[in-house]
Amino acid sequence: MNLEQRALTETDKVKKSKLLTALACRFRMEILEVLHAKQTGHWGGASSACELVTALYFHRMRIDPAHPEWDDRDRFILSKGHASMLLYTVLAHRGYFSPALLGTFRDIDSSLQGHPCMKKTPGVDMSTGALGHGISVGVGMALAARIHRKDYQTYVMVGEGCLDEGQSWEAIMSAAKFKPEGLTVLVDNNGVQLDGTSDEIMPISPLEDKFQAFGWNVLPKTYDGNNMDEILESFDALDRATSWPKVVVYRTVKGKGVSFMEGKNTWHGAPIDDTSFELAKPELEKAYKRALAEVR
Ligand SMILES: Cc1ncc(C[n+]2csc(CCOP(=O)(O)OP(=O)(O)O)c2C)c(N)n1
Repeated sequence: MNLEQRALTETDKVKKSKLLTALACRFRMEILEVLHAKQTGHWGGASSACELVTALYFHRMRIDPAHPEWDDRDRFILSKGHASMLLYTVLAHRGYFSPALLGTFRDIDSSLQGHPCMKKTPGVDMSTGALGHGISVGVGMALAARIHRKDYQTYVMVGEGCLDEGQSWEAIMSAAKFKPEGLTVLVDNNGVQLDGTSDEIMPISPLEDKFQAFGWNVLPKTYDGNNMDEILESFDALDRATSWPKVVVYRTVKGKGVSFMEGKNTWHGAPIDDTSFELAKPELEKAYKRALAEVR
């Protein structure tokens, strides 16, 4: 069995967490490789959310990659659509399309464009890229489940850039009114945006208090979104939380895994030059090998 199959089928939680960690480490390497080869794309925000998106698709979500448009599937909206390479990497290895396609990222006729397109890429539930739309669409999808008497879940991942957009707060307010069952927002709170820290651009803390004041069910703990044990713990906490809509804030590190890129807005979307790539690669390989050793 390959790592993907082992992660999907493992029932022991401790082992599962280690398998998911190894998978995320491998995805991170692959993302860096493609972004370097193509000299385009967004490394920082793809890396910060790598464990979370891996856990969603290889543990949490009810999906069937052979039937990407299955009515009863759980939905995922990557509101921070610039982190598309992360979504594509996870979708490919989950079986939605061939991993060989990843090397065509952003080519003119590729189905893998710079920002996710639901009409081009199997498994993409919503086209995104203009920050701030995701929660609005998530409210609509979750309300559609109610109308159609479906029990699917809708997950929306946002970064601080999305939450800087007024539209997000209109959607957050309307969700508190309509209380759509199945709507969960996951905040990838890495604290850094395109041209500075979130505090410099637009301070948004205390985020948990803001969601609370808007009537959301906020998980009381702030989780480490780069730690698989904590992510799985947060999913259990979500299952225990009863009222809708729900939100989890995950503290993450932008550019996670490459010491000289971590926490730096300069690595938000800059092309990865050869020297930086050669320095970064061994760090990610080392982390992957360490994670693999845990699951042998
Ligand atoms: C409406 C809109 N304004 C500006 C941009 C350009 N833009 C792309 S990513 C980004 C910063 C996003 O920061 P954050 O949400 O923290 O992303 P992350 O660190 O998670 O990658 C900006 C300003 C955009 N895509 N959409």
